[in-house]
Amino acid sequence: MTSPVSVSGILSAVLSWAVHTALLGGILLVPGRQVAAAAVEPISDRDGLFPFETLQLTDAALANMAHSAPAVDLSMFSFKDDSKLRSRATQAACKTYPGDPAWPTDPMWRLFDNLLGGALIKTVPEASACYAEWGHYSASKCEELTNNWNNSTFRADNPTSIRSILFQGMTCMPPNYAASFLGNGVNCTVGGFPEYSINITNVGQIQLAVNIARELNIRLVIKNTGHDFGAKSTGKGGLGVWTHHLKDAEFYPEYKTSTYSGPAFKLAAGIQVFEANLLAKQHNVTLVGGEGKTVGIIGGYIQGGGHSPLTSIYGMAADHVLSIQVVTSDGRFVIADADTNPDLFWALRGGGAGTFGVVTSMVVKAFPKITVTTLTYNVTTGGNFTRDKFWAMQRAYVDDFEKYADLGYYAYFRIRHVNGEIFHDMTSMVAPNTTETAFRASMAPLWAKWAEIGVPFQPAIREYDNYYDAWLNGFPQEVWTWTMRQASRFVPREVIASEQKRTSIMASIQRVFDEGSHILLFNIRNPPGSDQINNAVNPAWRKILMFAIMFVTWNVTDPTPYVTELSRNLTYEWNPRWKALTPGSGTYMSESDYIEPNWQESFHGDKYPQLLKVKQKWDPDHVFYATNAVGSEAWQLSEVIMGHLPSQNSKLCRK
Ligand SMILES: Cc1cc2nc3c(=O)[nH]c(=O)nc-3n(C[C@H](O)[C@H](O)[C@H](O)COP(=O)(O)OP(=O)(O)OC[C@H]3O[C@@H](n4cnc5c(N)ncnc54)[C@H](O)[C@@H]3O)c2cc1C
Ligand SMILES: *[C@@H]1O[C@H](CO)[C@@H](O)[C@H](O)[C@H]1NC(C)=O
Ligand SMILES: *[C@@H]1O[C@H](CO)[C@@H](O)[C@H](O)[C@H]1NC(C)=O
Ligand SMILES: *[C@@H]1O[C@H](CO)[C@@H](O)[C@H](O)[C@H]1NC(C)=O
Ligand SMILES: *[C@@H]1O[C@H](CO)[C@@H](O)[C@H](O)[C@H]1NC(C)=O
Ligand SMILES: *[C@@H]1O[C@H](CO)[C@@H](O)[C@H](O)[C@H]1NC(C)=O
Ligand SMILES: *[C@@H]1O[C@H](CO)[C@@H](O)[C@H](O)[C@H]1NC(C)=O
Ligand SMILES: *[C@@H]1O[C@H](CO)[C@@H](O)[C@H](O)[C@H]1NC(C)=O
Ligand SMILES: *[C@@H]1O[C@H](CO)[C@@H](O)[C@H](O)[C@H]1NC(C)=O
Ligand SMILES: *[C@@H]1O[C@H](CO)[C@@H](O)[C@H](O)[C@H]1NC(C)=O
Ligand SMILES: CC(=O)N[C@H]1CO[C@H](CO)[C@@H](O)[C@@H]1O
Repeated sequence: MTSPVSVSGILSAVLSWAVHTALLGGILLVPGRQVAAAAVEPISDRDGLFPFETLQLTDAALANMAHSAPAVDLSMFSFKDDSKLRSRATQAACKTYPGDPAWPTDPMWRLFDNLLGGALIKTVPEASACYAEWGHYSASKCEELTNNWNNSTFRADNPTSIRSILFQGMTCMPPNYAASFLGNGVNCTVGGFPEYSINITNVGQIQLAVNIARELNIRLVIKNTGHDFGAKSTGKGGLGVWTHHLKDAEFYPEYKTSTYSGPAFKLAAGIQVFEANLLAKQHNVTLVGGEGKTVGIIGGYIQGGGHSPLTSIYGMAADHVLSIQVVTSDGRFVIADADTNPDLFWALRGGGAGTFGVVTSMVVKAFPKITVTTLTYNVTTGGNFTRDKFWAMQRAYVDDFEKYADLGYYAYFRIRHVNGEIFHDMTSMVAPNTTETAFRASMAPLWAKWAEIGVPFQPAIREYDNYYDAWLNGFPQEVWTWTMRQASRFVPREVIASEQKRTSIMASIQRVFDEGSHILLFNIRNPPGSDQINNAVNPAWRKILMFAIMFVTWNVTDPTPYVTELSRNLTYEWNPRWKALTPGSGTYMSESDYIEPNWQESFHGDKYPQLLKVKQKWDPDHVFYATNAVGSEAWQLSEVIMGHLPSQNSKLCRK
């Protein structure tokens, strides 16, 4: 692995080529003489680009390469406007897969790797160290993997690891976790992981990846952290753009646009929430970011909308984006902001990631440093604290949801089945811009009601002089679970405000729980005026007071029929009940059912037609695909898991 792209790399590629004259992917490649230019060239920093963004693939670089090696067909690396191959790709029924005549040969991958400066990684599934046939068996490495399989920090260091591995087919698990419920034995194959990934360190590499994927009709996969619940950062036979190592960040004390003047950060694609929040603390400001520590900030999170412990006062993370740098499907590197490419700018702020382009950086607003108070507690039923008392406790709390959200508070809590009892943990209630004294005063009436009910309640309350410390202590790092499915729904203010509708939704939540699901709830709002913001955030977000998630878990050894029924229950039995009680509402794409029926409406409401227009304009060839992303209805995966879950370990074909 050498980096950045080197001229000598190109030379050796061309030389090694000389002995590999062959029909490569249907293109006759003739050995060239010498290529005298690197694939990418440095561009001046005039636009405030990060150094990695100044290394670009340009027309000049391509022309230079063509000039130096006239006999070599470089069209598969060309921008769309210069392409000679495209028509074949757009006519194919399916993406190109290994074994297809159009799949690049090994020498072609070697050439590509050289153009990339050695950044191409052939996929070696992360758990392959547990399998002798991969040739690098290590008992200690396998044990480490087994022990860290739930550790997102550990696993994000792998170019293809993902959290929601169920939809990948679980084709290479540590042996203890082999998915017998899927009929899998103790085996390891690449399965639904991409064939290759690129460890991205410059924009030129992303442009080359987009161009080759478009010209050769290869499935392009973008992976940042791999957190996505819908496994949108994997795909069989894919070429992966892995953005994790793009860690640049810059603070602007006074960033100016036509509508904003104030502090801002420019963040590169690989920056994660824990890094962004720490930077904000170091500059005495506050950023709107998610609760999950290792989630990326400008990848799937912000492009999908992005809710935060600060959302009840500041709104969605996507509401505060000032500028976006992005590689689009034609291979070009463009800026999207309020004045330049405003339609793309609109769509990338809430319309979903992985379908409009590869974002390399964003400029986002920062807010003043604030005092933050947090509350944590847990209760378990048992003894005198009966289930009825538990649900009375929940009801008393939800009765006041409007009050807390309107004070700017946020809460994230779970209700789970543990050892036959109900275990309820308030991960954190967060009161931004609020002192402990003010917080206690606002909660006192509820706690008095809880005392009457007999809730065994020991609150841990703490005031911080900045958001970072509150967030750091308030949200322990969550584990990556792999035998789990979820579905979700927004509960609008109008439902919470009506006593009768509130009774119905609480009864439904309790019933779904009693029938076997676990529950995860947020008390959250979007502040007044948010619905006037002109971006692609789901309009249903603007009306909510509660975001409700149901999830089921199982053991890898559970029988297939049981797991199938559990999984089907979410989509076909339980979530429809919540939908019926919240007509016209929706849900959050990034924390939703993998097979959400009518997802266009649920995730985007009346913004979907415009989003589809933007998709058609910016990616007419469907270079980008992600399951349930805008435009994905034109495609289908050829196989399903347990009879109902589209498998990323199958071919992606046009419908
Ligand atoms: C533990 C945990 C906590 C979470 N907490 C929150 C929370 O508090 N608030 C919230 O709103 N959400 C939260 N989420 C959901 C989270 O927003 C999504 O999982 C999101 O998709 C993660 O984005 P990523 O870039 O980190 O992950 P990835 O899985 O790497 O990517 C997600 C999607 O974005 C695409 N993508 C990634 N980078 C880029 C890029 N640079 N350009 C274009 N497309 C890109 C990928 O192709 C994929 O489609 C949480 C999830 C988990 C697992
Ligand atoms: C993560 O997995 C390890 C090893 O199996 C286990 O010890 C640990 O308790 C798990 N962590 C959580 C929070 O479940
Ligand atoms: C998770 O992995 C990281 C990186 O390997 C490691 O530093 C950390 O200790 C691990 N966490 C746990 C809880 O094991
Ligand atoms: C990816 O690139 C970064 C930065 O050059 C490097 O630190 C890291 O080790 C590379 N990872 C892999 C898996 O190649
Ligand atoms: C942040 O504020 C503290 C005290 O309020 C001050 O000492 C420090 O210099 C400030 N840091 C920056 C980067 O402004
Ligand atoms: C529950 O809260 C108690 C304090 O009331 C704390 O000691 C305990 O660790 C918590 N348990 C869990 C599982 O969070
Ligand atoms: C349960 O309630 C009874 C009657 O109110 C009381 O006497 C008893 O002490 C309680 N038990 C516990 C464990 O709180
Ligand atoms: C924080 O509170 C102060 C008064 O206590 C108020 O003036 C300010 O507007 C609040 N900030 C936000 C973002 O709500
Ligand atoms: C998995 O099985 C163990 C016992 O083998 C059991 O204690 C646990 O509750 C099961 N977990 C789930 C999610 O069913
Ligand atoms: C599925 O839901 C039904 C109720 O609709 C319930 O009776 C059944 O037990 C559930 N199955 C599983 C596996 O949870
Ligand atoms: C295709 C393949 O290798 N299948 C093997 C998977 O693992 C089981 C044992 O767990 C073997 O019996 C299969 O032959």
